[in-house]
Amino acid sequence: MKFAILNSQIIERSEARVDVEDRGYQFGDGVYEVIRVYNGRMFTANEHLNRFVKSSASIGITLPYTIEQLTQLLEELKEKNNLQLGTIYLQITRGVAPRNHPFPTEEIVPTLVAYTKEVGRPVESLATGVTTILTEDIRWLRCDIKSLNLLANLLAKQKAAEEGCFEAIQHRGQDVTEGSSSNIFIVKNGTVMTHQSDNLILKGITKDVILDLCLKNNIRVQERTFTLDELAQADEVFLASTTAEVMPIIEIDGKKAGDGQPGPVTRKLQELFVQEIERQCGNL
Ligand code: DCS
Repeated sequence: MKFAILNSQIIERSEARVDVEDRGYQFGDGVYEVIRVYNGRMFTANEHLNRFVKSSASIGITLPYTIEQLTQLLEELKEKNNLQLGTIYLQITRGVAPRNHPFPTEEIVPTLVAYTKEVGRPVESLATGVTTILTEDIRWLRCDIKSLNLLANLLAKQKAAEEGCFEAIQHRGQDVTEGSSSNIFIVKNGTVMTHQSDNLILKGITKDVILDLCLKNNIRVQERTFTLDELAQADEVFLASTTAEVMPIIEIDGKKAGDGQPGPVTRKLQELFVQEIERQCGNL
């Protein structure tokens, strides 16, 4: 039997029901997180929960839980579901109210939902790399909020899927922003580059771990916007996310990315990333 969190209760997952007038269901009025679990332990849990609080605050949802309470609830859920290798999905919406665009004036309780999923590491893709397409970034201007409104991301990802590709690399005009569900990195002459964490991208937790690993290991790194030309001229390209980790990109729109194989800096970062997982969660 699997369990889920609904508000502050852990209940049978099949019993977890949300009202049709939940604002998350009707407006996407909420935010979420995806947290990785390795060896039964959460990876970068604090970073995810801090971002969760920040995303919530940025849309005016005050979390009725402290980070400690959330951690405790998620730990309990993970134990009850005996999750060893997988993800925890966590979301909060503004709550249930008669459908009307403005925020309800009466006090409503935000709806908190969490559940777990068993997900293996994408070991094969991590070894061989993945293919991608390019697509115009048609999202709003607050991509730093991990909002439930993922329609533009879904359209981009669907386009990639229809081409048999793993990810869609989004760009605003000439500037590369991020993937539909990942951050994008290039390597040129040994320097790692990725879009600065501003309103146009999600400040990825995996991205921040990678930046930190670069600094600690004397790998040159620049957080700055790079262009489609720089992407095409890059020595190496990779993407990063909670579920995809440090994923080599070997093809973009049917053309080779770099020399069409996972590059040495990408490989090094994969190695360092695994060491970081093992430091936090034990040997893989
Ligand atoms: N950019 C976007 C648009 C994302 O949706 C994600 C993660 C990232 C970047 C990478 O962020 P993290 O490193 O913090 O994961 N998307 C999550 C998702 O929806 N599924 O898995 C990860």
